[in-house]
Amino acid sequence: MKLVIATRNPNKLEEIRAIFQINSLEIIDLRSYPELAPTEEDGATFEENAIKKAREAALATGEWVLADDSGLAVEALHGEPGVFSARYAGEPSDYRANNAKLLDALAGQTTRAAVFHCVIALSSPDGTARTVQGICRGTITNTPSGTRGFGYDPLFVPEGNTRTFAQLDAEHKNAISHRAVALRLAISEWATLLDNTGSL
Ligand code: ITT
Repeated sequence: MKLVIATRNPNKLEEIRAIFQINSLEIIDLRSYPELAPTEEDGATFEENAIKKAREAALATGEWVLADDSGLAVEALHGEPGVFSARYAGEPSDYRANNAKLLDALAGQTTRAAVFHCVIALSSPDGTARTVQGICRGTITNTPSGTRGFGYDPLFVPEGNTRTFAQLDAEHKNAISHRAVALRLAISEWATLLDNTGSL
């Protein structure tokens, strides 16, 4: 059966494709549906936004859809940027500006704990959605380091590491990231459902 990955973020798409491997699935993405309008991400939580993205795309395409809503919650900023992670420094989304704003907001702060969150939503073609979640704990550096990955990766040192996500290779990030945790749970909870759906 087909599964549409509903993200317009090419880095996320690459990570999801690398981790979410179920042999029976033909994975396609939104490039197959250029007419589809972006979902307005106005939910108060990662879960609301993930469900909205998955459900809207499922109803529009008539296919099973997987969507990701994710972001960074910084302890000293009371959970900011949170659901506003993509547009923390305004729209359109600009990773460099977001990172600069985050470093400014944390200037002089010694408490630098942060948590990456990821909610993965799966919607059936009729819009029925279910979710799984993953987190990755870490700290925010004082200066950006590394060129790999995307978003806040140059600032985020995952727990148990001395280098940022942007300094680690893709295999290492994909073994420990919030997205990896959520997607591995998605495989364990939904593989049978997705394998059997062709005959439902
Ligand atoms: P889609 O909605 O099209 O999937 P998006 O980038 O707008 O793409 P979100 O609304 O979920 O996705 O925002 C996620 C933001 O959180 C993303 O733009 C980054 O700024 C940040 N983020 C999420 N996961 C990340 C990761 O693994 N590494 C670095 N930053 C990440």
